[in-house]
Amino acid sequence: MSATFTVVNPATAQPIREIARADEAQTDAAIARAVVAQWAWASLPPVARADALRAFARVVEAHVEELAQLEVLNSGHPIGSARWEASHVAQVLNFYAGAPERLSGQQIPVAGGLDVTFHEPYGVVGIIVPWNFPMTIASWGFAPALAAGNAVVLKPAELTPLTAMRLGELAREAGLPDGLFTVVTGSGSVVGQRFVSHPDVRKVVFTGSTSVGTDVAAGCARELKPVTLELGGKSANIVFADADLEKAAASAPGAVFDNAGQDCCARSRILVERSVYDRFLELLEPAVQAWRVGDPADERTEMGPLISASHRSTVAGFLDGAKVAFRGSAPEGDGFWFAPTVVLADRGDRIARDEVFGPVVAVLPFDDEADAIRLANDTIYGLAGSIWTENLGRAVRVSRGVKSGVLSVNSHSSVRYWTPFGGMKASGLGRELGPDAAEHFTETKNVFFATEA
Ligand code: TAP
Repeated sequence: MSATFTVVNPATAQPIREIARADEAQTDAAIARAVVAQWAWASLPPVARADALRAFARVVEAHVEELAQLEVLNSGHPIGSARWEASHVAQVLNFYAGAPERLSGQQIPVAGGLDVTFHEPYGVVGIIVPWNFPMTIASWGFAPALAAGNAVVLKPAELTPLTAMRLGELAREAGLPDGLFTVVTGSGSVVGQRFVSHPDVRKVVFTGSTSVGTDVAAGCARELKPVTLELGGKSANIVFADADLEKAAASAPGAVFDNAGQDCCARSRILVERSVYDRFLELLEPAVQAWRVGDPADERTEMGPLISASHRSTVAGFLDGAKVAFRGSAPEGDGFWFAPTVVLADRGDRIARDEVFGPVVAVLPFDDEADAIRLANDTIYGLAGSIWTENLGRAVRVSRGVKSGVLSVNSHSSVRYWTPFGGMKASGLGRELGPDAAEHFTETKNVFFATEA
C-alpha cells in the first residue's frame, strides 16, 4: 500500500490533493497521545469540558462556509446541503456541550452506607466514518464522546477525508488539548482495524456497510469492546390511498435522491396502495423530472454526482434487467453523474431488497395495511421509513408494525440531533444522537461507602 492516496473531486473526476496514509505505528502513536490527553480531559471540572466544546462549536460556526466549500469539492454535495451539514456539526457540539454537567449518576438506598453510581468515560473511543456524510456522521460520534470525558481517534473514509481533517485542525484552534481529538487518515483495513484491535481503544463507533460492520463487531467481540454500528438501509416510503397524494409524490424524490441516494436513510422503496398506484406514478413523474441535478457549487442544485467511478458502475449494475418507468436528467461530462431513476419492481427482485446507495427508487404496489407492513419488513434492513396516511389509527399501527429505528408520518424527517437515531436488524446496533448519546460513551461504576462507625 502506498504512503499516500489521492482525493478526487467527484463532479469533475479531477484529483484534488495527496493525503498521507497512516500505517499501524502512526495509528498506535495517535492512540498513545489520546490515552495521555484523556486522563487530563476527564479530570477537568465538567464546566471546563463544556466550555471547551462550546469554544469548538464557535470555531466551527466561524468556518461553516469554508467547511461547506470543502465538502462540495471533495464529496460533490450541493452547496446548500453542505452548509447545512457544517452548521449541523456546530449544533451537535453545542448540544453535547450541555452534557458534562448533566451526566448525573444515581444514589441508591442501601443498608449501612451510601451507594452511588458514576458515569465513567471509556477512555479512548475509535470512530470510523463513511464517505457519504463525512462531517455530520463524524460529529455524531466525537461530540458526545468528548462530552462524556473520552478522547477520540477518528478515521474518515479515504474517499472523503478533507472536512474531517479540517475539523481536527479547528479543534486545536479552539483550544482542545493536543491528542484529545485526532483525525487519522488511512485505509479501513489498517487504521480502522487497529481501532478494533488496539487494547487502549475501549469503544468503537462504526458507520458504513453491513458487511464491514459485521467484521468490525466480530473483532470488537474478540476484544470484549463495545461497538455502535450504523449500517445500511432499504427504507420504505409507504403511501396509503387516503394520503395527501400530491404532497407524498412531491416529496418522494427528495426522500430518496437527496445526496444522490447515498444516504443510509434513503426511502429507496416506495410502496403504494394498489388503488392509487397509477395516480401516484403520474404525480411522481414530473416531480422526478424537476429534480435538479448538476454542478454542486450552484445554489439551485438539489443533487450532485455519485462519489466515484466504481460506485457509479455498482449503481448502474442494479438497472440490469430492471423495468425503468422514467428517469430524471444528469449532466454529461467527466464527473460521476447518474440520472435519478424510478423502477417498477416485483417482490423478490434484487432492486426491491438490496441497498443501491444511489439515485434509484423501486416502486411496488400493496393490497392493504397488513400487506404494507409485511412488505416494508421484507428486507434484512430496518433503519428508516415514512408513512403517508390521513388515518391516525393507521399511522400509529403501521409505525409500530414496521421494524425500523427511525420513522416519520406524513414527512421524511430522519435526523434531529436531539432525538435518537439508529437502525434495527441489519441496519445497526445501538443509537446515536438524542438526549442519551453522551451516556452511551460511559460505563456505570457503582461505589458503596460504608457509614458505620
Ligand atoms: P464501508 O466500505 O463499510 O466503509 C466505511 C468505513 O469503514 C470507511 O472509513 C472505511 O475505510 C472503513 N473500513 C473499510 N474496511 C474496514 C475494515 N476492515 N475495518 C475497519 N474499517 C474499515 O462503507 P462505505 O462504502 O464507506 O459506505 C457505504 C455504506 O455505509 C452503505 O451501505 C450505507 O448504507 C452505509 N452507511 C450507513 C449509515 C448509517 S448512519 N446507518 C451512514 C452512512 C453510510 P476506507 O474506505 O477509507 O478504507
